[in-house]
Amino acid sequence: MRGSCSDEAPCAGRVEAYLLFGSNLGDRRRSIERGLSALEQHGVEWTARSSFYETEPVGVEDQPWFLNLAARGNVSLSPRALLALCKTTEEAAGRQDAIRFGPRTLDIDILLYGQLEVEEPDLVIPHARLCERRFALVPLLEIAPDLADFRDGRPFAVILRGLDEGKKVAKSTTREF
Ligand code: PH2
Ligand code: MG
Ligand code: MG
Repeated sequence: MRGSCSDEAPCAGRVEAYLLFGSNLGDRRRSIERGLSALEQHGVEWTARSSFYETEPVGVEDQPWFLNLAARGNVSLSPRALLALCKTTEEAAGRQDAIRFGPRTLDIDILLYGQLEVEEPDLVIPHARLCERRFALVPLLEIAPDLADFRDGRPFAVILRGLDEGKKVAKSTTREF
């Protein structure tokens, strides 16, 4: 799907979307799990989820490491309605973000929404920094190893290999209680 379809009206049919979950405050794993459940309760049908990854902070470096996870779901919400759901879910997790790129209990970003391109002040899809961030590309590629950027056909695996952003991203092996 191409073109402008980011308003409140649902798009026709279901669309495959990829989302990135992140947390670096509190019980990170629990916040992400709760976020996944909240979206599911609002009709997102998850079809894949990556492992949890421990990721070195990007942007603001003096903050705790993040836990990140990518998920694929079928959605019947418009991009704007999906964004609103992400925001209310972040708020329910106690998010108060004063600092851009700073610490947060829960961040839910829309990476891809079918083949739709949106460029609005508060919503850019595909995510504006997807192709620059190892913490997004590595989990994404775990669930979609052959996925390519529909805009130019470049496989995300190739984009990742070409990145010189050297921030650490490692599969999480520990459980948090
Ligand atoms: N999110 C940010 C800023 N920096 N760094 C990592 N490793 N993971 C994130 O999810 C992240 C970040 C802003 O949303
Ligand atoms: Mg983010
Ligand atoms: Mg965000």
